[in-house]
Amino acid sequence: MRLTQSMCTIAECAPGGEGCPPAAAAAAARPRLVKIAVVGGSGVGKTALVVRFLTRRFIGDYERNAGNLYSRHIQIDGEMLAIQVQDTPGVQIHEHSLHCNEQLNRCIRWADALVIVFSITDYKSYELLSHLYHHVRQLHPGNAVPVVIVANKADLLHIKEVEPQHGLQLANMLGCTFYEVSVSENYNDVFNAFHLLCKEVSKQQTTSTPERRRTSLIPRPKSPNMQDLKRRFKQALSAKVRTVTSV
Ligand SMILES: Nc1nc2c(ncn2[C@@H]2O[C@H](COP(=O)(O)OP(=O)(O)O)[C@@H](O)[C@H]2O)c(=O)[nH]1
Ligand SMILES: [Mg+2]
Repeated sequence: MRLTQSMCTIAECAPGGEGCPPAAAAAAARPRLVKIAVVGGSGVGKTALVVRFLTRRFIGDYERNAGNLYSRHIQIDGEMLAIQVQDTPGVQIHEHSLHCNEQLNRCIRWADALVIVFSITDYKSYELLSHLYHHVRQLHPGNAVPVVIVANKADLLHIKEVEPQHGLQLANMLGCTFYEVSVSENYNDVFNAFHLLCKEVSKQQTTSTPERRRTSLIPRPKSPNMQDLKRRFKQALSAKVRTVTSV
């Protein structure tokens, strides 16, 4: 499958793989897991966004309503993270209310963070935003799950149906960070959106689970290392010899 092939060429280094310095490989032994779901209307570029983030590539033609789960190890701010990204089928509004099937609801509950995508060329996808946002909040009650809003297809300004600043205003109202991107033309903005979510989730994980934080701060006992034992034994021996000769 074309997509799978291009996923193998991802620029980020795999844990312990070639190109990873030994220290980074060691730090990657048990990378923190960050689960991100990408939701939005149909045809807004969700799959393109996920593929762009993971492979840096824009292919242009994607399987419809795939709903695949992708995972990669990516180094962000010096920390190796295991990122899982769940692509989802497009949602629609039926009789003024959002229609989400149970599978999508499961994805939303599963996620540590969400990307809500709309296309500036599709007003209906913009209308979905606040419905989706409130739906996400309902499925994560009492939990400030980080959400970013992404306005895609910024390269198609000549056929826009939504002013990008309207997206920004709505995002501000909802308290979300807003990114205007063109998945087809720019990788950095796409990366920045995911990067922010990873940082937010990382922050939440370290502040919300003191038990986990405590255990991660306590160094794990190292397994006996023969070289080290030999060195310490020699040191102890020579110290003894010194003590004896100085008497
Ligand atoms: N011009 C342009 N086309 C895009 C962009 N992002 C996605 N597309 C196209 O929009 C169509 C739908 O994208 P897709 O990722 O399948 O949308 P999904 O249904 O939300 O997953 C595809 O033909 C993509 O090539 C973009 O930034 N600019
Ligand atoms: Mg898709």
